[in-house]
Amino acid sequence: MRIFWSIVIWIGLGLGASAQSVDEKVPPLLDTSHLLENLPERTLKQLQQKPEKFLEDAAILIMGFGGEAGIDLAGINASINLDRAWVRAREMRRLMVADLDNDYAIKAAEIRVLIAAERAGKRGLLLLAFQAADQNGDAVVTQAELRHHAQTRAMAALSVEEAQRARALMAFDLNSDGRVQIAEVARVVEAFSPEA
Ligand SMILES: [Ca+2]
Ligand SMILES: [Ca+2]
Repeated sequence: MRIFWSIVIWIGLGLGASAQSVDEKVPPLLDTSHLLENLPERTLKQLQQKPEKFLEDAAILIMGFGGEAGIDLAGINASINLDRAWVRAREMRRLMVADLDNDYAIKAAEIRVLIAAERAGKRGLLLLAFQAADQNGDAVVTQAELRHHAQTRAMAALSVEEAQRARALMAFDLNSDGRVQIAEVARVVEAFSPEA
């Protein structure tokens, strides 16, 4: 399998190099063994099955948390942390709007008021969220419980495995300058695409 892809990439690059000009900063040949060792299986699949989508997602990440000079590991980590923080804030807000007396704890009587005021379609999920957050089952969600609950939801939304896959983008750093540019991702995507 590994040898097969090495051959595909080398052939693909041979064709690609003659077909179009490439960023001069990107070396003419890929270190395929390094690349294959560092790419999670699912990343390889995405590359092969939806190359355009893969490049789009990478471009969004690179320009959002890096820039034209590329994204580094710190930038990828910032993206992961921001995504998780966003989910945490959303999950905290969902229950905090029931904190009617502003004591940073949500009591059963408070959540009942919010549930009654919510649209019918939201009530069930709100009750489930309250019950999930109330770790010790005393019908009060404390700040510590809320933080724990929000973090659990954030880690479910962007798992450790997904974060590792995002960090694996660093394997696309073809010129080893510590940054991944869109041009580098495009080169790899091109090498892996069936038409290459
Ligand atoms: Ca309260
Ligand atoms: Ca509790």
